[in-house]
Amino acid sequence: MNKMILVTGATSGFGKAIAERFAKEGYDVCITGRRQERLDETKAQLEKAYGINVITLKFDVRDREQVATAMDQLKQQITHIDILVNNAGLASGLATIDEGNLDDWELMIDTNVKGLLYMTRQIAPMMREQTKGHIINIGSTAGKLVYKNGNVYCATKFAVDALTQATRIDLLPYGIKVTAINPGMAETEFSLVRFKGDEERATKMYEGVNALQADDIADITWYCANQPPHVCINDLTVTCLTQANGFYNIKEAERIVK
Ligand code: NDP
Ligand code: 8X3
Repeated sequence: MNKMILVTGATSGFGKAIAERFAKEGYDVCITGRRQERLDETKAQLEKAYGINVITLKFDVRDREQVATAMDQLKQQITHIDILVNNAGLASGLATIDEGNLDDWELMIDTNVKGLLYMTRQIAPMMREQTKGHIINIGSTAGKLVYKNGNVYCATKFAVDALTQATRIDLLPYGIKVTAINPGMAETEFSLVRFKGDEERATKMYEGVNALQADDIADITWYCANQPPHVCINDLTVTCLTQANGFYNIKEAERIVK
């Protein structure tokens, strides 16, 4: 029987790359997101390339009823779940606290915090029954250090950090691993979403930087999931070479090279 991984937000970026990485290694995968066409495309591609089984579930992680219905559907189709990657998330806007847009704030809090909680609440009992499993939360360097105008996005990722620690404590007796992976700046659709479709502004973010790519995070996720049974990576922060943390970064051209 193949192992099974569930990845939220697998229609682009990290989630899509993680799904592909695990499919390549023989896992069956369940991929989720709101864009059905993308889920269908990825299912067809992965099943053809790797001969594994892909389940697609279209739902919005902000909607607890949709999450519950989708997870009920999933539980009818699988016998076990080895890994949950809570990846679905976003930033929306960049503004000071006195000028921030309330809709942006609610969108980020509902997706990054409540969505992650709804998913964990559904899957943790199944892992508890199995006395086995691994929950991997995608945090951020934004959850380690606050940066200017990042206020609410940073707060949601600090919350992911706190919830990762809490989940590890609560599930400790059941042999369930809980890991946070905290990437720095990475070239995905993240900035396009943050800047509400402004491609020029999004592209500028990554100019001259040699940013992390989605495949880097997929490799790191694979590494975290493939430690010996007694080893649990609690927290892993990763940036590209030109970024020191969520605040300090330089351009590739500023790097001193001999
Ligand atoms: P992308 O925009 O490329 O991917 C985001 C994914 O999340 C998409 O698949 C999207 O699917 C899904 N998603 C967003 N909102 C919802 C929702 N309400 N319900 C269901 N799915 C949703 O960005 P990344 O791959 O970069 O982001 C993935 C995670 O990584 C996020 O949590 C982000 O905060 C975090 N991160 C990103 C960094 C970066 O610089 N790129 C750095 C550090 C952390 P769909 O639109 O189809 O619903
Ligand atoms: C995404 C990275 O630096 O835009 O979490 O906050 S950053």
